[in-house]
Amino acid sequence: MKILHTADWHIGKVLHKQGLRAELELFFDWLIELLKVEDIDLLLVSGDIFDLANPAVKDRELYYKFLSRLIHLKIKVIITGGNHDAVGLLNAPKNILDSLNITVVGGAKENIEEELIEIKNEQGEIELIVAAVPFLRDKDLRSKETDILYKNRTEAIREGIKKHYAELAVMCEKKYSTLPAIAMGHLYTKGALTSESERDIHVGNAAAVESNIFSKTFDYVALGHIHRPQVIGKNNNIRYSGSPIALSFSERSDNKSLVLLELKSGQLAEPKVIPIPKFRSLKKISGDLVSIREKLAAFQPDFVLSSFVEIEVIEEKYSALTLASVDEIVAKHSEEFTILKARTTFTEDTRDTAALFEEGAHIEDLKPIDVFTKLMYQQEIATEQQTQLKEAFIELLEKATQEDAL
Ligand SMILES: [Mn+2]
Repeated sequence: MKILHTADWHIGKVLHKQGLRAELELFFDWLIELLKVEDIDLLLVSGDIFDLANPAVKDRELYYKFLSRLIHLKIKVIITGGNHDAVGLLNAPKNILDSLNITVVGGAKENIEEELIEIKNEQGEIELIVAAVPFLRDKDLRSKETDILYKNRTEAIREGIKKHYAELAVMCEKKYSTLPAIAMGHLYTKGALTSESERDIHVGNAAAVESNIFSKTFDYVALGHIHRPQVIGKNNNIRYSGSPIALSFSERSDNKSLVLLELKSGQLAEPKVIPIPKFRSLKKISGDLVSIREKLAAFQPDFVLSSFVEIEVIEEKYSALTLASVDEIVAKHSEEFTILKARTTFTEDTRDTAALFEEGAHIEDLKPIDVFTKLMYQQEIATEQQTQLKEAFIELLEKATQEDAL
């Protein structure tokens, strides 16, 4: 049996007003071919299917179109919800997808045992168990008892996640002790290398779990949430597949990939990393006007899709002429590639030292928590009080976004 692990598709993601749909479509085409060539039996998608809780109609369409192609391939699929996904939205077509061999676990199950999925071979024998754990929300993890037990919210969350996996491991051992098992998850593990496109998952990511919370019962842990492909805690069998495409400029040098697992006579072989072709380059060019001109003239991208370029001009003295030149550069190259962001910084500029954000910053570039932090700084809030306020703010923010999702 062959298994493929992916995550963080973020269908509908927009990067500085540019949609990333074209590369995602190319990725889906490539993935279908890979599933065929490698003769994959099971596809695991560990959360963040959509970028937004309420995705646009065309983004939902892309998702269903891709699922229909999977159905034609007759492979088994397990999809779990991530922190970006709305539980209800993912679960809505659950019953119909169930009958088509696609299991969706949008949110944590009330009866935790239902998260254990039996994978059968052609003879109908159970060959593998998958603990399909979605992103665990605050309400899944906290109760009156845990709040009394753990005064600290972060600790309560961390312990809640640990308990959830420990319970599944015990059930798995009890019921299927001889079978190999895989756990899925959408969470932040301590030591993971992040990029700029993940959203804080719990209390400013302070509730990161240790990689040792995953019992040895699980032969492999298929994680989502972190967009850089990586192994956790030097354990080859606990991995983030990473997102299939770069979702922010900070991921421009990532080599995106998937993980291929093979189950041979009840044993999981070493995970194999399969590189995903790059469909578009994301390029950041910075320097003074002269060097920017040179670098742009020399830049020859060779990918299928037009490159996304971010320009950062750094000049010493403020000059309106410089700003005009930047506009001219942008216009000149806009046929060859898409310039997403052009920013000019004058190092000697003292016109507005109190400015909270760089000139031209767009609301989409700002994280609510950063705005809040700067506001606290501006209002000279005492450091001790800041932590408390920050936690309260995040809690309110989570509530607001969850209600948004309904
Ligand atoms: Mn994600």
